[in-house]
Amino acid sequence: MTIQTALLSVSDKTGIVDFAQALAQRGVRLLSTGGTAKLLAEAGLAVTEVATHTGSPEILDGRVKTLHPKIHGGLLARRDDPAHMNTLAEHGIDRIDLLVVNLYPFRETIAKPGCTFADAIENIDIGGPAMLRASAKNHGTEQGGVTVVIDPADYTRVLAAMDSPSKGPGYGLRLELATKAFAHTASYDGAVSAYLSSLAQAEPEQNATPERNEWPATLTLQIARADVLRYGENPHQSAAFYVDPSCAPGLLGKFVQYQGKELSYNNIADADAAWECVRSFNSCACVIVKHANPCGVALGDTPEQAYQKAFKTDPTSAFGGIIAFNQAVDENTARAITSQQFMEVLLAPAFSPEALAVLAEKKNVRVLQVSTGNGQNDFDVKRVGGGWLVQSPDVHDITLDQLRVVTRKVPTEAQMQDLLFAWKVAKFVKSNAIVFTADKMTIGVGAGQMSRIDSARIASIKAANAGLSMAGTAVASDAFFPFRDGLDVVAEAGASCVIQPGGSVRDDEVIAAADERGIAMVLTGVRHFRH
Ligand code: 93A
Repeated sequence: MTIQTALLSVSDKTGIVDFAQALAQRGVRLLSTGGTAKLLAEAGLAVTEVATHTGSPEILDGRVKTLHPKIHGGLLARRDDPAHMNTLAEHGIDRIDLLVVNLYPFRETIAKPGCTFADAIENIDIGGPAMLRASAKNHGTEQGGVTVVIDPADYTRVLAAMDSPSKGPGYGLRLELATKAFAHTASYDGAVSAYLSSLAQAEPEQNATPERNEWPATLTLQIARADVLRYGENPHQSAAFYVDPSCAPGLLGKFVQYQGKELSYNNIADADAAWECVRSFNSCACVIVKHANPCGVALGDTPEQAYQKAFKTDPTSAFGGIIAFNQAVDENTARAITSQQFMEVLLAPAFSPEALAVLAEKKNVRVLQVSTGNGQNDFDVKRVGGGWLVQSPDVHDITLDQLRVVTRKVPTEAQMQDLLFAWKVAKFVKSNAIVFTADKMTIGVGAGQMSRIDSARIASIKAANAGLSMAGTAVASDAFFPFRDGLDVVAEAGASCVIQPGGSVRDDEVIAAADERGIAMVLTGVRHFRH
């Protein structure tokens, strides 16, 4: 199908003059918007401004340029439908056969330092996507339809099709370009939505789990800056770190590195695990992570005290770990850490100048400052062969009034607090997770085992290795005990109370075992698998 009229309206003007020239040489009439029309006219091309064509001037500072029936009618009328063609004639509307549009540079604008809210809003293109979608919808049939181009790289393909025996883009090319246009508008709107949600995320709605049908049919990942890393999880793998440009306050994405070696893939993954865990506590906390699992978590009156307690859980594993605080690191804390252990990364929301001076003596240690805030990722993504698994993040937080005591023994108030602490930690431990705690400190962490009973055994072995008493401990299990055997292991180790989701067909057997052993048990009704 031949192209008689083309509408050109582009923000990225790369190659547009040459393309317009080539179209004009092939007898195409050119319509164009303000800036694009000016450029083409300056190059000596005959071009009709859209405002002249429609008889409606651009208004509202350019917000309304092309939103007009003479444009959208010309794009949307079915070419093989006589009624549609009659309607065009009746209203004096010309067909537009080729649309060349690329949109206001929204992503580039918000990535600029100092971009204001008003800048961002004015760079949300409305008329451009409307025309792209209209043209892509009407890419037509074998008999004809609209050709839509968003990418300067496709200009030569359109010209080649015009020079071919078919004298214009065939159905295959029109379909391909329409698909590309819809992908482009979807991705564009994704960027706008991510930006707006980053503004709203200052006050996240807790536990807002998307409903099943809220997931879009296609998903756009907003990934902008890539820091190429030395290698991936292993030296034979290559890797990069992509940062979400709309990263909400409180997430790892916008850290500042004060000192130390370049961050590795594993450093970033472990730093994220440590940071997510530590920032979930309201009072002063320290978390030490190894291979994505907490090997020590504690609350304290000071960061130093929290660190000393966390370190005691498992000094062997803490060696070479990632250490995170949710409060400013002071000189005492920095000295306590550097005199006691080697670490890969230290993260906190702030460091005193004295602490930084102490840390500077260990020049290889990577010291990261992370912003505070309640921001959450809008979703978690996991790559699987041939696809991605996407879910809402596990932001569920339990409160005292949601716990259900199911045993004869009722936990004391202090035990309840310990259980809540254990439960919070268990959420950040890979499944199956069993976490022994006492006095707001982890005593034994059993992580990542294929059977819950093995996680329980490992947690008690680790506590014994660290010389920690397990008598009277509060224990969390990230999912229900399928049999009483797991509970027997934690009871024999010395647990006095247990928190777990419940929901097993053998809950009665497990609760009876707790009663038999004089243990208090509370159910959360929620589980926290983590893989
Ligand atoms: O402000 S808009 O959303 N309103 C419109 O009606 C409209 N029509 C085209 N933006 C609109 N455009 C966009 O203008 C195009 O998508 C393109 O990015 C830009 C080209 O403007 P100019 O030709 O004036 O440089």
